[in-house]
Amino acid sequence: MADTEIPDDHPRSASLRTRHRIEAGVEKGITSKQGLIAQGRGEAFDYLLGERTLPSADEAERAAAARLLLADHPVVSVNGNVAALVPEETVELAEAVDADIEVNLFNRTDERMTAIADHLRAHGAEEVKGLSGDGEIPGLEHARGTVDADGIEAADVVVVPLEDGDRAEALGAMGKTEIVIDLNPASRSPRVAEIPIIDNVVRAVSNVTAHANDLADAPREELRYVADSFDADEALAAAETVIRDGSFADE
Ligand code: PTJ
Repeated sequence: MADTEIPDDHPRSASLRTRHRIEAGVEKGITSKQGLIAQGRGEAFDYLLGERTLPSADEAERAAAARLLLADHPVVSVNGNVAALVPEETVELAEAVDADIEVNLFNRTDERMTAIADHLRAHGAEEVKGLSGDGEIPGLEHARGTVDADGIEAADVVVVPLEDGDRAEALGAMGKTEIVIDLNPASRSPRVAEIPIIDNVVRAVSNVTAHANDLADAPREELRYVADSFDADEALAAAETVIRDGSFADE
């Protein structure tokens, strides 16, 4: 069944469309096979969260927008799942907050790096970093430690969707502000982030952009207030409570 053949009134249409995008990503050499497993894990958490943006996630998305607008050199990191699911939305976010886009992969191969960069360019990206790989995140054994010297290595704020905990911790140790998007509030990466967004990347990226557009003319003091008044522990606890209490079933 192609994306367009899924009827809108199908009760699981959004979830099925997302699955098809990941499947197409694997076929195009963009998404890794492990990306299919990661998607399944994400889906389970999304189901438990009620497949909606929680008010606490919306607050995190607004705080993320403010932090990105305040940044000197923000970078949005892209892996194979993000490229398959939200290529256009990623480009729109980067434009809204004047960020670089950098491909950074756990399962890094030259073929996948090039395929993802081409895919992002086909969706409007002018410059895609990550291919030169002339910088590093100290202390990481795997390929995610390879970054661009004038990209993630030089960034002050990094958006890291569907991250693994190792890199999240290593980026934190480099003094970078991290905005992590992950559906699992117990995962190590959102737990070490200054701004954890517990939401599906499919909803989160465009919502951060919407908040950034809304805050575009706000004075810096207001942006600082929005970013600083966000409470990461409270947001993580709010998501965990929804999952544990099953309160989504009532709504
Ligand atoms: O493209 P690569 O080579 O960089 O590989 C990317 C994956 C995602 C395969 C790799 O980083 C990986 O194996 O990740 P993990 O350890 O499976 O972690 C993925 C996390 O993302 C899990 O906590 C999932 O719950 C979460 N997740 C999965 N799908 C989504 C998601 N979070 C937000 N939105 C999603 N759509």
